[in-house]
Amino acid sequence: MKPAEVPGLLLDLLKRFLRWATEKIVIVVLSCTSLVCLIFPAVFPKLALWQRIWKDHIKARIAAMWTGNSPHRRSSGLRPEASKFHMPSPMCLIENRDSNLVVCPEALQVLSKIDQPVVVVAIAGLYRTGKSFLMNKLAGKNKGFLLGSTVEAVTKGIWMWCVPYPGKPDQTLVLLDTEGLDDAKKGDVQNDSWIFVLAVLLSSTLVYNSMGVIDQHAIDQLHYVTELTERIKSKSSPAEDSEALEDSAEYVRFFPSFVWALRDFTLQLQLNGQPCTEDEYLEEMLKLKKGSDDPSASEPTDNVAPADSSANCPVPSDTHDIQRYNLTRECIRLFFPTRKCFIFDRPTNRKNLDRLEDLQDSELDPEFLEQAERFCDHIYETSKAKTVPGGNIVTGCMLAKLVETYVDTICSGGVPCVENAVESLARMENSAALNEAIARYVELMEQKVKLPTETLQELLDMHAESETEALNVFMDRAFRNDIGQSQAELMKIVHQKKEEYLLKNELKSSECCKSILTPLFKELDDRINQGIYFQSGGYQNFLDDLKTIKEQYRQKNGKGIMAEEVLQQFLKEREVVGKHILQGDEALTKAEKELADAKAKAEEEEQKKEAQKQELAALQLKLEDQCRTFEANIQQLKEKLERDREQQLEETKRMLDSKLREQKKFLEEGYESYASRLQVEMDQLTQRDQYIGNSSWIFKILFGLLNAITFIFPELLQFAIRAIMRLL
Ligand SMILES: Nc1nc2c(ncn2[C@@H]2O[C@H](COP(=O)(O)OP(=O)(O)OP(=O)(O)O)[C@@H](O)[C@H]2O)c(=O)[nH]1
Ligand SMILES: [Mg+2]
Repeated sequence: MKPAEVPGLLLDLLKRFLRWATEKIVIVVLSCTSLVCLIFPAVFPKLALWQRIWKDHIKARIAAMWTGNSPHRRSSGLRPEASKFHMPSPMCLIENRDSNLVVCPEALQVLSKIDQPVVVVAIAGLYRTGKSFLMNKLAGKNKGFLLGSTVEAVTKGIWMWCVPYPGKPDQTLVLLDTEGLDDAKKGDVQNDSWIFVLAVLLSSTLVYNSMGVIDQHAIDQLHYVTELTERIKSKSSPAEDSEALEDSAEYVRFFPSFVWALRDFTLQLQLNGQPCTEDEYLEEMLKLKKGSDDPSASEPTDNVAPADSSANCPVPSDTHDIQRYNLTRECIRLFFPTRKCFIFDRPTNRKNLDRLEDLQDSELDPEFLEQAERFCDHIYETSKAKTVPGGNIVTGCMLAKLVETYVDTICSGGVPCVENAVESLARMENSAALNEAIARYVELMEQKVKLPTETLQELLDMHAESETEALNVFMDRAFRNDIGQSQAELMKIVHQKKEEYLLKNELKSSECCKSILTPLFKELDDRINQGIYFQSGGYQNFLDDLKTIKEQYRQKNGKGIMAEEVLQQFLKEREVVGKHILQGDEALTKAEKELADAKAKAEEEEQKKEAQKQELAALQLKLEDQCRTFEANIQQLKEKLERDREQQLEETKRMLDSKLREQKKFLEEGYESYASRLQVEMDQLTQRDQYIGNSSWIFKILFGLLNAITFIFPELLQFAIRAIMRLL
């Protein structure tokens, strides 16, 4: 370091220290205020409210302080950090050509390269309401998604921007900016509906963006949620049995969490004359109205809109109006049990709005900046990786497949079906898992195996280790749908590869043995050719030389598993000449010759027996290895299915919890019919929980695998029967 650089370095260190110290002081102050508010909520109502609004924010800050894992903050200049993936600007994912949706292959290619789990945040809402601007904030940029400053709608179709996930390097944040809804110039409600459906189906967090307060008009504009039941199918063929869950009751399994962003919000947040949080405001606005729908209920007592907005939600009088009033609210509440609301001031004065992209943060309204930061932090900290029913986490590559499947279905006039989409994802992933596992097996074997191995067991051990690792790779990626078939295929291919290694090992070993034996026998052969052994006492010399050759050969390393067999071949080739030498040896009597001949034959017999024994031992080892493979495959699948079962039970528990929460709210508001409807759904979910909990479906999949295995390896039938008996 040059001396001139020292002051700059010190200044930088000082700045860093000040930033760190300020952050810690703010956290401590926030924590103390929270504590005071918790202890004395009645004494400090305003503070308590403030604390409620900031609750998540404070919690995240405190957690970050103790873990030392500071979450992303714009102020600290920490932007989405470098990762292996970089997309400098957004690109069109789904084009909207004359109201026809067309997937952009370039965008699919970009997605297919992302093998990380993706967190997908989509924004939807009326056209020209600042959606793209807010998405740019989420990307940590001023420019990106196009804004435009006229009344003309700008974003067409669905645009995508994949950016590194702040603070989570093992995930990618996919931002989806959608075409504004209800553009009068476009006037195609159908097409708008599909855009909204795609935003719901593809995202793990859905931001609904609107201007001003949540009044009846704003709720009416969200009528798209009421059409979801006609536009999204959970199952390919809804079960007819009366016990089965209604299709839409399943939505909570795969629907995103819902965030309502209220832009240019200028009013005071108050309920019943008391300050309220944004979330309380949202919940208040989502309350239903009394009507013939629920005669048992009494008129809700606290039906109060925020101070200035009560006039915006007039109580409807006739039944039809009430049903209409309730329907959108009911759908939002039932389909999106995880809800959040954020209000935003206008980002800058009117004059500056049309050059918003070019303004620095310092030129934006500080209140807006604070609100935007709180919004972004919430999204970064709470958004989850996209999952599909069954709990499988979606990677970029899988998201590309989902986009393709859903858009294809819509374009062919069908209704997107989540179960079908998961089936095609499963097919794609199981085949990819198979290829990945095989590649891993080969890679490991190439690393480990040095041919020839000293023993067969050594090679089988390396195979077993590589196979276990390959099986792990397969299990990590594969879906349980039709897993048995892909797994049996994996077993078959790995078995073939193992056989290839065994053969290569034999060939290599033979080659090595021959290269040792050839020079050793050359001397003996030369002597035979020179007739040195064809004289009195020659046979004994011949035997002595053979003995020396054998000893020298046995002392050599690296011969491999064919050592004895190749030696026997060499000896056999000299057997006839040995007999000639014996017969021509005049030093031996007839009886001695007969004895020597008998001894040679006995040795030969002994060798044969030994060779057979070794062959049997090798066969036994191979069979044992196949059994181990068989057991390992069954065991690994069983463990995966048990893990899956846990995941499914958790998923059902989350569904039950969310329905229970909503049921409680309905009961508190006095809507018993809604509460009983939810109770029916919960009872059905509990029944499903019991089905998932018992092991019959796991056995069914395991039997499928056993069946496939015995088809490929009939010799393992007896082990399959034994395994079935054990499973029973
Ligand atoms: N009043 C106001 N204007 C905003 C806000 N955010 C952005 N704008 C301005 O509104 C105009 C539209 O912004 P966009 O972000 O493109 O809005 P959009 O909803 O994506 O528009 P479409 O893609 O056409 O549907 C631009 O001139 C922005 O400068 C906001 O919070 N309040
Ligand atoms: Mg836009």
